[in-house]
Amino acid sequence: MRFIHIADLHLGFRSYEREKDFNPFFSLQFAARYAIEKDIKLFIIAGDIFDRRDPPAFIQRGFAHTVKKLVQNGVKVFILTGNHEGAPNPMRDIHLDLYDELEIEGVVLAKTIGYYRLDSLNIITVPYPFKRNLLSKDEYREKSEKEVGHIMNEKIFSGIDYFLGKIDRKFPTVLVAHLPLSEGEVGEEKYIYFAADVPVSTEQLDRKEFSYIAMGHFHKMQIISTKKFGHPVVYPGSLDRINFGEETDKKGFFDVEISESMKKTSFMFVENPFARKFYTVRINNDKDIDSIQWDRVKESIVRIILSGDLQDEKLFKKLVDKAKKEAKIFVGMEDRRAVQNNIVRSNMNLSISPEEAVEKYIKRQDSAFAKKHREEIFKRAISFLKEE
Ligand SMILES: [Mn+2]
Repeated sequence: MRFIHIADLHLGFRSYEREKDFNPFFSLQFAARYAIEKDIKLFIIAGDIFDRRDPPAFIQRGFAHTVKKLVQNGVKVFILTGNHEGAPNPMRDIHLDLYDELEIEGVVLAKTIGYYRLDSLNIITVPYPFKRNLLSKDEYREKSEKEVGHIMNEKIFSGIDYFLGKIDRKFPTVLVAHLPLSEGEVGEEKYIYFAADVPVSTEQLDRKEFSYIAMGHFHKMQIISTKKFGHPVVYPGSLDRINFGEETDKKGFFDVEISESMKKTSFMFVENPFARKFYTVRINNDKDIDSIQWDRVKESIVRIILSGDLQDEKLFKKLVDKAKKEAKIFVGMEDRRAVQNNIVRSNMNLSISPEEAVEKYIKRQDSAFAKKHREEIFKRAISFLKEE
């Protein structure tokens, strides 16, 4: 049994307003083409297809177009909901419900903990668990968010065990889950992690039956192995880069194969050549100016960080002008010398996300109160930002 494991597409995310000629579908189309060309009959998306719950029409349509291509070529599409497109209230409709409503053959939408059998594969699902669903119930109203998180996790594990009782044991079983893992590296979604998530551990997910644990949520690609049964727990990470923090991260998806005997699971990372490129030009001295990779500047979103003193300021100015002209997108120059000697020499002109801005601001507050409650303040600020 062979399948594609992909996650965190975040279609509709836009890094920069000027990112006009960026085609948000190239990456996904690349993955779909790969599946079709390699004759892989199942395409599992482990959550966060869209960046927001109400994606623009052209984004929904572009996704639908790829789903159509896959289905027409005999590839089944299995969709699990993540936190970005999911409905906090399970009764509330999300746009992905269209696929269920239209009963498109070959498309499966999983919004709850459950069990599916697709051809010769058992799939157990854990979508992103929204605590709000529990918090709204009377019996949990008095509990803290953390306590509810733990109760939520217990429900997940008992759900997994319940559905493991229903699988067809002739076939291999995979767990598809959109969850934070305590052993995992968060990558670029750290603000969500802060929002009082209670991560699960690989130990808690470790069941003999799982040949492969297909994760979504963390944006950094990573492979962890469970202790007891040695099962692979895999995050493909996000399909695309969204900011400078991911400049050197590899982006892509996994091509997974489980042997018929279920004895062997192999998986291979397929790198996405269409991921956005970021390039931080670091200048510590005059010599660094000569080693700028101009080819890279042309195809990248570029920032310049100046942190050392220069003999030739004019040359540096020229460099900045050239980078502004040649970069795919030039986001700004940061003069770190100003921070070092406390003189403000230049304006900071970098694009950062609202979450990063909030984080920076809160970190800078050094009153005893701010220090003591930093995490809580951050959490609240982010929850305001995320309120819809
Ligand atoms: Mn997520």
